Amino acid sequence: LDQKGCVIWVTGLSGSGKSTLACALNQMLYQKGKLCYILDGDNVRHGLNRDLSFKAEDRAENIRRVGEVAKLFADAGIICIASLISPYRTDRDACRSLLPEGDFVEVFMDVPLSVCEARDPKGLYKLARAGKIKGFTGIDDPYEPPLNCEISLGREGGTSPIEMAEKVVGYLDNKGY
Ligand code: GGZ
Repeated sequence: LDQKGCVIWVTGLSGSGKSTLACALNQMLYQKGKLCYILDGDNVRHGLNRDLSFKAEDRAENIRRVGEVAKLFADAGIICIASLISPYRTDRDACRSLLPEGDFVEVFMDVPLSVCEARDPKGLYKLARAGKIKGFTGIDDPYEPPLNCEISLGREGGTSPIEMAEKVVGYLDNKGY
């Protein structure tokens, strides 16, 4: 296997396009002959992390476990795309610190809450506004945007998932991954 493993950590609000980017990126890297694997918060919470809620310490544990698994993939030479809200900076930084310098690429889906809420693909914001989901990120639970992420996406309006994935692939190319 002629590739170097790494972790692409995609953070952002619900509805910011994390899973869509992860999917586009996975396809694009696959077409370049790269071995990748997606760890998506929503999926992992049905299996490995099904014992965890959305309170702060459970979110921290969710991120910690995914960070450790992502590190295993990277060690195996695989490009691991982890897409989770991961709202707390300290939790994300702890995952970063598991990996050698450069092997953790933090991608911020910088999409305003108003845009995520207007999309509301699963109707969760509506439920949160109605008080039917408590502690929903962005509504009545915090989100701490990255201060020093490697890549920030979404502020330039009208950028498609493919174009966003191209940006990430360009970054990886440039860094020799
Ligand atoms: C945020 C929630 C919540 C609460 C359920 N807050 O957009 P989705 O629906 O499909 O993905 C979200 C997913 C978040 O899981 P993560 O593992 O990424 O979160 S974290 O990193 O904070 O642990 C959302 C849904 O679960 N969801 N309740 N209260 N998102």
